[in-house]
Amino acid sequence: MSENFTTTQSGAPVASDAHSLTSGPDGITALHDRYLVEKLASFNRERVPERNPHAKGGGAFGEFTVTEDVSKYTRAAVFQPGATAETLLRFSSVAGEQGSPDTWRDVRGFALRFYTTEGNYDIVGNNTPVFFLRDAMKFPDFIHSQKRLNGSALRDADMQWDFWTLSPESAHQVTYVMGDRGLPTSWREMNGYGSHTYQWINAEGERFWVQYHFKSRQGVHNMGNEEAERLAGSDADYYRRDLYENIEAGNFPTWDVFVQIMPYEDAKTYRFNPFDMTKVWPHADYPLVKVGHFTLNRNPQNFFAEIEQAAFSPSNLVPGVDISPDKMLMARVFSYPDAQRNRIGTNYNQLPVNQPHAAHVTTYQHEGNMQYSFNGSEARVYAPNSYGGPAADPVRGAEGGWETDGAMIRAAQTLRSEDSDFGQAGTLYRDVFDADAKDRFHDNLLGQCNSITRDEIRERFFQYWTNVDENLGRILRDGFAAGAQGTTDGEADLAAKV
Ligand code: HDE
Repeated sequence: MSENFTTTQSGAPVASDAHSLTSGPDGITALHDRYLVEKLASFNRERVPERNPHAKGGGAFGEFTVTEDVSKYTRAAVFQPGATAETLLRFSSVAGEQGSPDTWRDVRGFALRFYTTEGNYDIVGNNTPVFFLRDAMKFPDFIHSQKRLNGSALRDADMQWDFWTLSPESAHQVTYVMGDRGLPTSWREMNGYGSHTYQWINAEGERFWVQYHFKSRQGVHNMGNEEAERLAGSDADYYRRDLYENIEAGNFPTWDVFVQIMPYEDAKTYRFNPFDMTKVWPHADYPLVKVGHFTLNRNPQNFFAEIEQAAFSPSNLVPGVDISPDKMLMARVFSYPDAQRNRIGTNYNQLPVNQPHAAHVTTYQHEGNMQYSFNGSEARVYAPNSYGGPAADPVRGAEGGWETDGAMIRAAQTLRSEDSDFGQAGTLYRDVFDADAKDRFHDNLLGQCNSITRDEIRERFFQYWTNVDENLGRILRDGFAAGAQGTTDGEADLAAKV
């Protein structure tokens, strides 16, 4: 008898993987055919709710190495000189459902986990350094506007541009997405960013504000609309395949890790609100400081178990790092664990891919559905206790923070002397896009413009881009009047860009 035999999920050998249990070969199927019932029931429950947004993606494991000394800025073990940590990086597109084409124009998620000796540290960013919004209150509305109409369940350019042109703070990120970076050649050939401002705390308790940059050693390369559209039809998993096959071939992609570092006090007077995630910190003000690099060198053994169930969260912080008073980031810290509990279940952190590697979990939280790891039989699950249970350590677990006061209020974020909704978008367009990139950008926007059907929204579209740059506004208005078609990646391709 072969030792390689099929079993039920409870380990019992089964007699057939091909025939139901029936009365006679042509008779009725027995309800007590427990294996048939188990197989069909398991099949019906194979899906967990897909991420909404960021449903489509792929990822791999790797290794982070610190090559510089940034210990005067942070006490985090993961960032100490010479430290190494296993990493997991999941790339994603955003609005498309799980089966959608990788090469729709979109922002790409760049969710990076460090399995550190002090617990998991997740930097859940994108391939752009900014975002469309500066207050989480608008996030669900934004996603709704980029998804599907109630009646037809189709994506709709009017709906998308209605929201964007009524939300001027979106201009910087929309400029990124409608530019070349909206269509990377592959996940390997794009940068990643933490996108928010975070806080580093050193061993003396001094605090610094930081922004993370992950620079691709493969370079930053992008594809045109035509190529993207061709691939969307011929290979919906183009990026996922590229990453997997390159790692299988031993062609391991690497990113260099940098931070911009702002002294704590500078934040109070800086010319831009440093916690407004629609803005970047010009590198001339706060240059990039090298930290180390990470390389992806191991594909998942099981995509569902290790990538679909990976539960990244900005709330996964370690000593020596913290968040900042960025309204988007503060809301994300709540929302991600909430989304994971809904998507995977109460004990999602006990799944192997989400368990810390070197750190040990000694918590008084227990039970809940699918509990896997548990406290010892003698352990007490309450604190304080006189049974030698773990105690919180205010030194080891010291957090960052900032001063805050003021009457409770619902109001727009305070903008600084050079803060405007369109200023940095205009700088990106004029100073970063070269002539060819500008041409492609004009082409994309004209294609988008031709997808808008309501005159009122189209007029706001022209005004929105005129606010970014007068000449750009004129080019679009004149181009539309002259009947220039531009190239759009199609209605369906106007994926939400988050
Ligand atoms: Fe997300 N976001 N997000 N997002 N996001 C999710 O988590 C959310 C935002 C980003 O590969 C969700 O498990 C809120 C900014 C990435 O697993 C959800 C707000 C940035 C991923 C969620 C934002 C991101 C997500 C969807 C406004 C870049 C994929 C299901 C405050 C800096 C992570 C899930 C992965 C996923 C909520 C805005 C990037 C619903 C409430 C800003 C890369 O929790």
